[in-house]
Amino acid sequence: MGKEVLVLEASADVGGVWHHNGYPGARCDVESYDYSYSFSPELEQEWRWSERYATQPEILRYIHHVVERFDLRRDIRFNTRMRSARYDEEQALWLITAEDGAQWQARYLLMCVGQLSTTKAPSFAGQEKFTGRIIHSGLWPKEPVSFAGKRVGIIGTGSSGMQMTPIIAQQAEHLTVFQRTPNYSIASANAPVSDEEDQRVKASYRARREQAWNSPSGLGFMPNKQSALQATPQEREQVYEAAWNRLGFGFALAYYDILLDQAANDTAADFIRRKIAALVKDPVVRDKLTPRGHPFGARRPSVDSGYFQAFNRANVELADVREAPIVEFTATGLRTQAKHHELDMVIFATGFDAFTGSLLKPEIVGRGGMALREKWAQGPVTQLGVAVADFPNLFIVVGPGSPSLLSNVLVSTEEQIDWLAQLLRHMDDSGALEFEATHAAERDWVAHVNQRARETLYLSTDSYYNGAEVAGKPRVFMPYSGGVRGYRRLLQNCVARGYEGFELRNQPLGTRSTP
Ligand code: NA7
Repeated sequence: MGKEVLVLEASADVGGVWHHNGYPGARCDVESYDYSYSFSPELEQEWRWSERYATQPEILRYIHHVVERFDLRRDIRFNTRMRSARYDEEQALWLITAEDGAQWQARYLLMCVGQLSTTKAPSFAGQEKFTGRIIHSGLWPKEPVSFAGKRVGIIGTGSSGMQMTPIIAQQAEHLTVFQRTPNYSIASANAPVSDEEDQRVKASYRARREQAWNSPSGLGFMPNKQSALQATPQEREQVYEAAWNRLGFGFALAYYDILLDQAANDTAADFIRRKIAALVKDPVVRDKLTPRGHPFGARRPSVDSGYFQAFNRANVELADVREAPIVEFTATGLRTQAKHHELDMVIFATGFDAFTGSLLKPEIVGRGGMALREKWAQGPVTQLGVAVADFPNLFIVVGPGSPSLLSNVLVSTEEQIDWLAQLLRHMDDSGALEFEATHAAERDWVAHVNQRARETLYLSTDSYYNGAEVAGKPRVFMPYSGGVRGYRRLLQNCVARGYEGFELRNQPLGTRSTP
């Protein structure tokens, strides 16, 4: 488009979450061919995925390949964290200041800071006394970490904790998993990608993309049109078994109402509980590992490779910290209300300040001195998930108010970027300098996001979808649950109606009041 672009990247290299989450077992639980860019047919054809679900190193290699292939590195300034961005209302320019004091002016500011990029670590009493090592899964060291001969503790059993557990169990002398909430997980049907499969996908990649774009979550799975409650128990068993052995997340669409209706959900949750029961030998451990009390899928489930089986090993112990909470760190380990665990290393797989953590870290100040932190004090407010009233020409990519973490983020990212590119072209053509959401439109959008969420089971439990992962965070549902196809239609309708819900101005609003 002939635009001058500068990317500020806080890290030393590209990759985002795939740069930082280098813990053992880290892997994408979206299929590789779908968790990839679709904008270049040449890129699609030349890249060869080795596994159905790619590991973190392979995804990072892919990202590096994309950066080199399209010569993107020259536009990226690494080790540069944005400290603030202030909108100059008269010039319609953002003044951006980095932590190192460097400054730039920009017409447009795109926030592509990720949803799971601000790590969240608990602080336990006595933590400073611990003589062993503490590592956060989301800030994994770049040099290899050896577990040989070590007594390792993992706190947290979300996707990160579940992925690393079987690998560390094989390498460490002893592993203790500190679990607060048992998580649902689908067995990963991972497999190497054969040459035949690779050729088959590449011969009809467009059709595969079309299917992903038109599926609710961008993963390519179409929901079974039947209700779980209309099937007989035998039919259900067959459908769930087939989904379990192949679909990963697609399991959630084995019937259309699994994420919509509690009774339907119960049938899926029961199936998973029976699977867990068959995998774990010790009845006490089995019972503790069994998720109950929240619907399957209402919190982010995992797709695992041998998580539950790891607890059959003699060197793996489960510490239920809901029953016996962690009291303190000691010099040599962690003390819970039940016992002292001797540990050489503790891994915090404790997650992130999701959706808003990284957007609210820098000081972003829009029109009239309005700070984004102030504007979002009661939770994020956007029009269509892409822009915020009082913050002209600021765009949020895959953030709150968009399908984001309820979707294949590669699909969502391209969907929004294409829309933004179209908008910028339109602004160039029409001479517009300022683009801003209206207050009325963002009120309506937030209401719509909530309305769609009320049609689902997502509101029935605490999760990072609704801000429950951080104490004191506003409890509002953040992602858009209406699906990537529905969302794309709304973006397109907005354009068709002349950017409904936004104002486009050829003269910046700030100059009009100037005498
Ligand atoms: P998650 O899914 O947010 O999981 C964090 C886990 O850490 C979860 O089991 C939490 O238990 C647990 N946790 C957090 N704080 C504590 C304390 N203080 N004590 C004990 N346990 C704690 O993060 P992940 O990194 O696993 O996954 C993030 C996403 O990456 C994932 O959803 C995919 O999108 C990929 P809780 O459930 O809060 O009781």
